Amino acid sequence: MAKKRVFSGIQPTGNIHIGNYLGAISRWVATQKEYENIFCIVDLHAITVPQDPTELKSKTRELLGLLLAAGIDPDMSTLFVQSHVKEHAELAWILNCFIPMGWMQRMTQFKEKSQKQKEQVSVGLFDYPALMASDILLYDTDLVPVGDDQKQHVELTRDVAQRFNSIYGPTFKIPEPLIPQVGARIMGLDDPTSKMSKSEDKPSHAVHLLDTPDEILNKIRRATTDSQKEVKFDESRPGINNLLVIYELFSHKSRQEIEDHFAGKGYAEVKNELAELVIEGLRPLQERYKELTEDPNEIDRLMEKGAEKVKPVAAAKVSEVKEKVGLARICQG
Ligand code: ATP
Ligand code: LTN
Repeated sequence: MAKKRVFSGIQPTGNIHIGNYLGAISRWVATQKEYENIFCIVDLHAITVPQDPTELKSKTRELLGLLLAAGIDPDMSTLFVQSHVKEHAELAWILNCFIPMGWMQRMTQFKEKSQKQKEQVSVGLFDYPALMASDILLYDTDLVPVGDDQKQHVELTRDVAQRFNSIYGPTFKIPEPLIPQVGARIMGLDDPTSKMSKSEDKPSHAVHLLDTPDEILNKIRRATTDSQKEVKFDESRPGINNLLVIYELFSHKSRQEIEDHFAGKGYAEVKNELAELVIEGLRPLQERYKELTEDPNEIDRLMEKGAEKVKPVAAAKVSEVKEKVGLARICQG
């Protein structure tokens, strides 16, 4: 039986944190053999908010290096940069014309992000889900592994695909979101009631994948908890719960084992042990990253190879869509 096709994306902005790692990247790596994977560095999504051009370029290369260092194998999975395949923008425009305004106005991520930016908000940020739908639908994707925050965007993708198919006949495969049961939403260390986010730049908000052991220890020690003592998984105590979820994911132990291990111990011990676990958990990735980035040309070669692999698939889908909606082709000869 043919393997199911997976597509997922990650923005080359800010510093990649353990929320991205536990909620997305480590899972992409874990299921690499099971599926046919396409992973995309979504730089066109990144420019929906202001970016420094030099920084965006270097973050794109850094992210590719981090994904490889985390264990994405370019022989098993396709890894490419969104703007290198022009069909992403092209299909997004066409899909725009099939998405009612009302669907877009319901998107909670836009509501949250636009509140932070006020009058500087771009049309691109509003239209972000159409570009995401294009990413997914170009490749006849079966499954879209994402964190909890992206579920609504995958639902919109399904809706627009169904709408298009009902007008023009079967064209797009209807994708399913793949949302992890644990770790879909790692919370900020400084504020465990809001999700850990790349665009939050407070120093103690997140552990980043390239943080030094000292930085990791300090950030985790400073994490916000409550004034209670008992170490238990309990969603009504978001601070300690978040730390225990991170512990669970890095240690691969059961919740019972973890609670038994910390019985009679306090939050300080949880923090110290967790910091040690995260430092050791990230060490191999950090070492591989250092080796990989010794030759910057290698990253460029892999970027090009990935784009060349997916271009024919994307081009075939866009040409089918153009034909169906009646965009005339120039007939040669
Ligand atoms: P921002 O908050 O700036 O929008 P982000 O941290 O959400 O950025 P993305 O590039 O949008 O990062 O997301 C990459 C992947 O990481 C997505 O699959 C997303 O669902 C997942 N992800 C992001 N934040 C978390 C989190 N706090 N916990 C678990 N998964 C997360
Ligand atoms: N919007 C996603 C990133 C993203 C994506 C995608 C994820 C862009 N295109 C396609 C899955 C499939 C985010 O912010 N995490």
